[in-house]
Amino acid sequence: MNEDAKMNQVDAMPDPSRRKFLNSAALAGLAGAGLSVGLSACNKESAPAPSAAPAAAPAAAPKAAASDLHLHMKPGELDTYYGVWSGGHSGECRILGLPSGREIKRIPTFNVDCMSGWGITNESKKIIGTRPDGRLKYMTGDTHHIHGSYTDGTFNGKYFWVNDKIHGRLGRIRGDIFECDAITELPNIQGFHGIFPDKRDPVDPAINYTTRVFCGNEFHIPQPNDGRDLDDPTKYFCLFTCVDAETMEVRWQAKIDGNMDLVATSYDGRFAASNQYNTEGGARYEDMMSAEMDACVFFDVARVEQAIKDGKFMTIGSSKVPVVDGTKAANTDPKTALTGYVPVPKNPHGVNASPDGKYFICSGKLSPTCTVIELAKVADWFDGKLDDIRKAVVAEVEVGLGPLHTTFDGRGNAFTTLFLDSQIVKWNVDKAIQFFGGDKNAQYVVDRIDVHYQPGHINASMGETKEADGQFLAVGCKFSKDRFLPVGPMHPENEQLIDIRGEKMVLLADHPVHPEPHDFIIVKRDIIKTKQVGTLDDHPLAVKDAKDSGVFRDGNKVTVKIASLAPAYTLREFELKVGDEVTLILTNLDKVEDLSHGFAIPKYDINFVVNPQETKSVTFKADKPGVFWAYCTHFCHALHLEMRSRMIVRP
Ligand code: CUK
Ligand code: CUA
Ligand code: CA
Repeated sequence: MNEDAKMNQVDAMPDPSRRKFLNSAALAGLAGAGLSVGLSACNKESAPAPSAAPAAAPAAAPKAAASDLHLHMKPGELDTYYGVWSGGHSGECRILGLPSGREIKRIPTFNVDCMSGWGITNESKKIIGTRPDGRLKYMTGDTHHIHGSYTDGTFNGKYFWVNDKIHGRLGRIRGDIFECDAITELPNIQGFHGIFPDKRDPVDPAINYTTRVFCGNEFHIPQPNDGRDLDDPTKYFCLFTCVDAETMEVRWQAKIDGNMDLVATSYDGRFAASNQYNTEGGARYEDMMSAEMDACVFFDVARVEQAIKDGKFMTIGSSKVPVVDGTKAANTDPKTALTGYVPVPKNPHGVNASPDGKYFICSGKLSPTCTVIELAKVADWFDGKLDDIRKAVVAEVEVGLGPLHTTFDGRGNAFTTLFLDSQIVKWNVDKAIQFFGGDKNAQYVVDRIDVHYQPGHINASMGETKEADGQFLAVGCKFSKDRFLPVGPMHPENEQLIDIRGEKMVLLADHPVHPEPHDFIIVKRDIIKTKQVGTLDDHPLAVKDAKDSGVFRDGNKVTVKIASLAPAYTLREFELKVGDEVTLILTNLDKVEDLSHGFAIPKYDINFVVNPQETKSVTFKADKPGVFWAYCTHFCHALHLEMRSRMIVRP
């Protein structure tokens, strides 16, 4: 590290030599012994002395005023923000109340959940997708990134989208009921990673809300992946995908060079971008880290869509989705280019849009730098006014080891997680630009704080919007180690909350979370408008009147219609015959908020919940004779235990 850079270490950092770009040799070392070498190194050797991070040490915590953020809700008191969380390879999403950190709801999405009946009811199976035999197409999912729909540059609370990395699916959560209402499988994708909704229509600027969701694709595969070109990685490629926000249909895809990671969109609607690692196109581990520079690839969305209108696209395999050519070789003339590749060091991880709309920031991951890309200059390149797209980089400054993700306080400061250093660094974007521009007195690093341990995603309150309010941030720490009571080999993750109102960050709280969320957003509560009681008319199968209940037989096809009205089901018993194909429809006719009923059938492996004024159905084969007491699983009434129905299956 040079003297200038050292000036920007707020607290002296040990072993400054490690802050150079990690080269391939160093990486091979990390790889050879497992990344744990790097991890243990950051906890032991390079952990700053306690004095280096006074804000993190309780004994040395600054005066209480610095941390008087109202954190502990009194009984009955409501949080002021919704935290909308991914659940990682649990396949679900979650809602937290913030700043208390209390988990309020789990939203089954790509997983199966026997509390709600997600993956068990016909309605949820239809959303997840089934095989010809009626079984679920997929039982697993891996959610990483969750983002909300926008109006005028801020969240509107209508939808949230989340990716499934395993099977290449995009899920949508309705903001009024916090349930998944649609899942789309992207064609010809493996390792679907980053997503981001657009914020304004690129073609019709009057449409100042989200109409598209952009999806980055991490793993390159032979296209189509049907057994051809297995041994020729030069034929492998990735696709960037645009999904319609309302219909959830795939609008288009773009073939690109390299692998994609996270996605960001510009506030003016013109650009979507994805940070890239493995621009080398390596199919083997070592090959993916050989180049010093990767890229952030920009898409001029209106141009892509014009190219499709003009018929300049291909299709891949059995997919009908138009695919434009976004490779470098096909986009050499900026004035007609669909894509532009801004060089960024090295295997960057994360791209985040600053709330002023001016910059995208990429974190270096294997480079200790953050790269600031000025969008106006990217636009200049696409308009033929900038000769070299790399000149859109207005700052590239050292921040610490293993920078991954960045958030903002709306006051010009960025907060970047340092995975290897187990820290968050707060840095001023304007000062970084001045420093990079030659003003070596520009002190861009404002503060550092230790976190526990190895942070990935970070997000401040309203941090992904124009209304970033700089109150607090959450940081997803991948390792919790000693922060919670030990529970055997599987530790929870540690989501930490940090007060960012002052110059110095103050660590507020640790929260154990079920493994393993990646990303989350923090939304002011008045943006979210939920309804607590359903509408019968929204459910085509609804049993609208208790008198409509009964067993309706058509040969061996049997429909059982039941309603629940606390504390009883309308059918106290019903009869089936072995061999019947049964569809059981249950409507909850209760209108009282919070009065949900469950329905479990022993030995038939069925359990689901119906909320007030909702209808769910299940289909099963009556293959076991006997008496089966279907019962209410959800405590609803003093007579909850009595709330059951005798299902009789005659041989
Ligand atoms: S990735 Cu997980 S820490 Cu999938 Cu967003 Cu960076
Ligand atoms: Cu109905 Cu418990
Ligand atoms: Ca972990």
